[in-house]
Amino acid sequence: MNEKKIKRISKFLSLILRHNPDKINLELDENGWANVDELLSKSSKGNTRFSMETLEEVVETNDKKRFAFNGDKTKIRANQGHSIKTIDLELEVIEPPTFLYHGTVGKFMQSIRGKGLQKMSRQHVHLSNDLETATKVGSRRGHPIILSVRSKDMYDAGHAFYQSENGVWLTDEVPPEFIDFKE
Ligand code: HQG
Repeated sequence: MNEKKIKRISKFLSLILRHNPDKINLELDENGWANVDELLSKSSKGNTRFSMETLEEVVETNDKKRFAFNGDKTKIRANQGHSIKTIDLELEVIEPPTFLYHGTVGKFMQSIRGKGLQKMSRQHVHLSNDLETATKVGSRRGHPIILSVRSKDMYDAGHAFYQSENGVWLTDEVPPEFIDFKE
């Protein structure tokens, strides 16, 4: 399948499965799952037609493993990144490594120094365990600034951490005292 088409469908799925299922009148259950047959038929009515085979290819080849099927592939959901507040991904609390990283840009720094990292429009603050990923995330918005978060100290102080299916670290907020601001 043509790479451009795969990318277009992946963007469409991110929109529908994380933010706006209403756009094609799709229903997500409380854990974020959509019925695959319904997704295929409603997408095609909404002008984005693709087959089950293509959907499988999108899920398998996605660079960040953004989507997952259930066991018998009758349901699909996004692994993380939702803005719909009521979706519960049933993530388990786990102990994070000593440091996690967050890539951002200069224009947010004043606010981050004051309030720490906030989830903004998403359900969680997103953190990565490697600098390369954090650099990529920050670069989406301009010249990246990488913040080191003392995640193990946060965890010891009672903050919950979760890891999504695709390895992204999630937490509710990072207070500024746990961020190493490199001057
Ligand atoms: C910033 C993509 C002001 C924060 C990526 C970020 C990631 C603040 C922006 C995933 C702030 C929110 C998540 C504060 C945080 N004041 N700005 N107090 N606290 N910010 O997109 O982490 O392709 O919601 O630094 O690759 O950039 O969608 O979060 O710049 O994995 O799968 O507010 O999204 O993955 O932006 O990215 P986002 P993010 P996908």
